[in-house]
Amino acid sequence: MADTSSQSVAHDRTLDRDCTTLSRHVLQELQSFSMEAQDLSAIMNRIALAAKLISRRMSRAGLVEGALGFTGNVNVQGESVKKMDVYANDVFISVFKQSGLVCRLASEEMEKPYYIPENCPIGRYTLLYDPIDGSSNIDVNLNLGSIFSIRKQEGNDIDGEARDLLQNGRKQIAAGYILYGPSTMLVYSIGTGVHSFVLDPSLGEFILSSANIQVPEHGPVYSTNEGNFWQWEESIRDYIRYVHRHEGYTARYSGALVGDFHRILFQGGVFLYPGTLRKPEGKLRLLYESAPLAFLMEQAGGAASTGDAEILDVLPEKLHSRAPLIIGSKEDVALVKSFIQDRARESREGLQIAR
Ligand code: AHM
Ligand code: MG
Repeated sequence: MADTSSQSVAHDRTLDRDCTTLSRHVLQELQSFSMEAQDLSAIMNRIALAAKLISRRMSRAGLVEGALGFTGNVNVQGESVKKMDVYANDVFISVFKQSGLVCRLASEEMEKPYYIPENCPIGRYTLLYDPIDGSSNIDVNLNLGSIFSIRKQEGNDIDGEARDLLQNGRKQIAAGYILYGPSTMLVYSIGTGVHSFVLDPSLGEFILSSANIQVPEHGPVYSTNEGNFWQWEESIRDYIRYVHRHEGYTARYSGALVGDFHRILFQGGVFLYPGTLRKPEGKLRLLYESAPLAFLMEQAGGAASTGDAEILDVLPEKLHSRAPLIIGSKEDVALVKSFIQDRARESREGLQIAR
């Protein structure tokens, strides 16, 4: 006779898992049905909708007219804009219209924050986002991402300059990313650990796949664009020489920060985008790339630094400020920092440290 009790336990587990959707998870994490918990749950639900829309377009991009290639415009960062960048940027705006949740959105693709006036009287949240991270991967069908961060509006923002956003990363109340890979995943934190969800296309829902993710203390991966070696400061070159000369390291670099970060979050290691000769502040933008990922990494027990300061302590001077980024397992970030500190000490004291 069939063992119906063990069958029903397995059945319950599957059902339980399938029912842990993103919006339910937010409420569970906050252990409350307060207004703020309901708002955050609704915001995450809208972000999930944006993720589904972007993922749907990407999955057929090679077949759809006008999905791939450049628009011919250059954005505020001086980078050529791709059609998918514009599409994804607009999707995030659209999903928040008439939501009463988000008053302002600020993104890599827009010089100034975008206001949704009908939301502003009640929606006191701001969404900061990079609609498509790793744009160079679009036309070759490789992994891409979106990054988001949520902050509360402080003050009245009377002149529409959103100056209250120029505060450090500890002001974030939630952050996360979407990874468009073999499956579409959403990883988020509201300050209660880091949790990942997989989009189940048959349900059209993000279902919890890993709760309370912890990054290993140390990992084998170092992830950086070594083509910039000639442009780096000597301390970063010292670190790279070190990993070249020691067993147990492996290089992985996809050209999309979200993908590289995701690997390190699960397997350990370090991602670096240091300052270069051409870009002394590095390439990555603080408010909607580095700070949200630093928020996640700290929640997962890892670290994020510019080399001199913790990313979450850095004050952006403007909306699109950049900062060098060293992020990942605690031990690996500390190792990179030790090379930076050694060189700083050397130049302070006029020393020559033997390497
Ligand atoms: P993007 O948001 O315009 O795509 O730029 C960010 C991307 C990151 O995903 C990635 O780590 C980095 O830029 C790659 O830059 P590079 O080509 O200089 O290595
Ligand atoms: Mg980006």
